Amino acid sequence: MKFGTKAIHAGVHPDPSTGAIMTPIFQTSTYVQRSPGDHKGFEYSRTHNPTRTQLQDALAALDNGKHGLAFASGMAAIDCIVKLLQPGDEVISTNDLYGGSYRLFTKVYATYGIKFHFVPMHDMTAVQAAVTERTKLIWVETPTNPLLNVIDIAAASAVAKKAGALLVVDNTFATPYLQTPLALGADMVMYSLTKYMAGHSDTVMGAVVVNNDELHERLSFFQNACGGTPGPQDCFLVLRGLKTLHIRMQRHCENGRQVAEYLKAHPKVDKVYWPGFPDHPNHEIAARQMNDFGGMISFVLKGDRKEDAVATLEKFQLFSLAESLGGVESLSGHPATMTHASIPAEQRRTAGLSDSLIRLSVGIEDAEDLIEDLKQAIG
Ligand code: P1T
Repeated sequence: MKFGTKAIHAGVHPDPSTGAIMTPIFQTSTYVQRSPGDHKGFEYSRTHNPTRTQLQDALAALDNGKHGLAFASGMAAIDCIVKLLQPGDEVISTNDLYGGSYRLFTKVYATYGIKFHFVPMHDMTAVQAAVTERTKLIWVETPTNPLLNVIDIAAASAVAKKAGALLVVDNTFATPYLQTPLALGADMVMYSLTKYMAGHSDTVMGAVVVNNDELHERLSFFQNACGGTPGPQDCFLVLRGLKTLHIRMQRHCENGRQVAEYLKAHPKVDKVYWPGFPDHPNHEIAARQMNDFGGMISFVLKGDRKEDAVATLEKFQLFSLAESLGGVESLSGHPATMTHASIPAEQRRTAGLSDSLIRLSVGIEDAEDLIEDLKQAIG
């Protein structure tokens, strides 16, 4: 089955009791048993819920994976993955990543004795150099948030396999429409479903997709034991969003290209970060491992002054200033004070994240209107 057909049909089936074509919202915490242990596969909704089951199956199908697991947020999904580790284990992560992931790693799990190395992962020799006999997990986010670096998943998989470590890819920016990391050697694909997957800025959720049965068993044990599971209404919203993922992503990519090209030609813009440009440092990898280049773009104005960035952000009319990304509507953000404020300034600078960087999530409005908004805001 091709992607668009899977987005609409995979994992879901008409409700057997009524014929309802859309997955019902099973708003129930518990299920009646005929006799202790004699039930229909559902006992308690933290453990299993039919709406969540259909979503998990749909997610697995889109990534050509075997098992999907849904969580109450992207952070809960990451938290579940890190619980696979033991004190003394080491993780190699990219140094340019979502601030919340960095915060969970350094402020929570580092205190439990897990050691994190943050390296510029677009340079695979830096990843190899950080490997020790205690490396258990390699954490890739690609394209990265917010600098749109692209990391070679197949090369990272080779390093992970040699090290005997698991490879995770945070696929939030790309979605399975643009890349399927399991096919490139990743062990786990992780999502903030809040973004493109749900697509309408109306719910917060996360997911993990895996092929390996044992890994699935361990993760679903934590999913149930720790309880970071989503409610059925949120699962329904993500299922509904997934049905248009392919056409939304197509338009995000088309609009992304037009916005990136407009910014690149603008006399007041110094740097535009978008992997679709042939002169992007990782363009060749992006062209190889992605089907298109996405709708996330970051840029810096000439002069590199934070106050100019703030003034531009205040002037946007269509690119609403807000956290998050991947919804149908365009958003703008200031990573240094918003999504990445939890990364110390010194470390942001080392990763190349300027205090004057503006991040855009290009929505699916008409591109002409988006460009008009950029024109009036940048001047
Ligand atoms: O917000 P939540 O659903 O918990 O997902 C966390 C997360 C994980 N990974 C990536 C790459 C992300 O971008 C996020 C969340 N990011 C934002 C809220 C943001 O504006 O960048």
